[in-house]
Amino acid sequence: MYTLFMAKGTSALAAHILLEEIGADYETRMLSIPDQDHQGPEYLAINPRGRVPALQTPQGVLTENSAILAYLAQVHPEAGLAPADPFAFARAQSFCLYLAATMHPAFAHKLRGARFADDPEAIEAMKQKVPENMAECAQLIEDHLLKGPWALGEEFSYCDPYLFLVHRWLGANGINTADYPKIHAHMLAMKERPSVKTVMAQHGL
Ligand SMILES: N[C@@H](CCC(=O)N[C@@H](CS)C(=O)NCC(=O)O)C(=O)O
Repeated sequence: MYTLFMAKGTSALAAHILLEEIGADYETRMLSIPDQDHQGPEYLAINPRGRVPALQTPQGVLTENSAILAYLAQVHPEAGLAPADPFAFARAQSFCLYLAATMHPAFAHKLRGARFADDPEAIEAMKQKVPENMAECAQLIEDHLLKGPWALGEEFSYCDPYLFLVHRWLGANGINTADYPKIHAHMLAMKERPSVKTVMAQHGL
């Protein structure tokens, strides 16, 4: 049994979708970021970083989307969502870590600029730059990372729920996914999956 700590519409959606895809035995705890649940002592005891997602597993707590997704896929090999070959797995990790370490922080400059600078003008300047940076990341994904129709090619994998977040990050910055045909087709295909329909309904999205 897993417990996923998440907040509505956040990057925790990826782990939530993957749990559904696997058919795992899990429960969720919905935190409210506006109410600062993620900064309260109860949650900080689970994830001292005060971020979602966090996954309580039988072996302990895991944080960081990339780690959670890879763990779930590897612990449930019957779902066939992680490449067994080390090089192919490293490629999959490369995909997820680009989203985690480059694109997500670039997106965070929109609402979390105060974490990167104190000067209000600098914060505003970073905010203004977010759509340009998101478009640049999307182009790289379109041209080099997304094999199509799924992230790694013909087979759906643990990377796809993470890539689904990109559609939301682009939309939040007024970027039309239709400008990126492979990303757009991926979004449409994801929206047809029962796992995504179930999770989006639970998040009220
Ligand atoms: N590197 C972390 C980032 C997690 C993260 O920043 N999550 C956001 C939601 S998308 C969050 O918890 N935000 C609350 C905050 O920044 O205070 C991961 O990939 O899991």
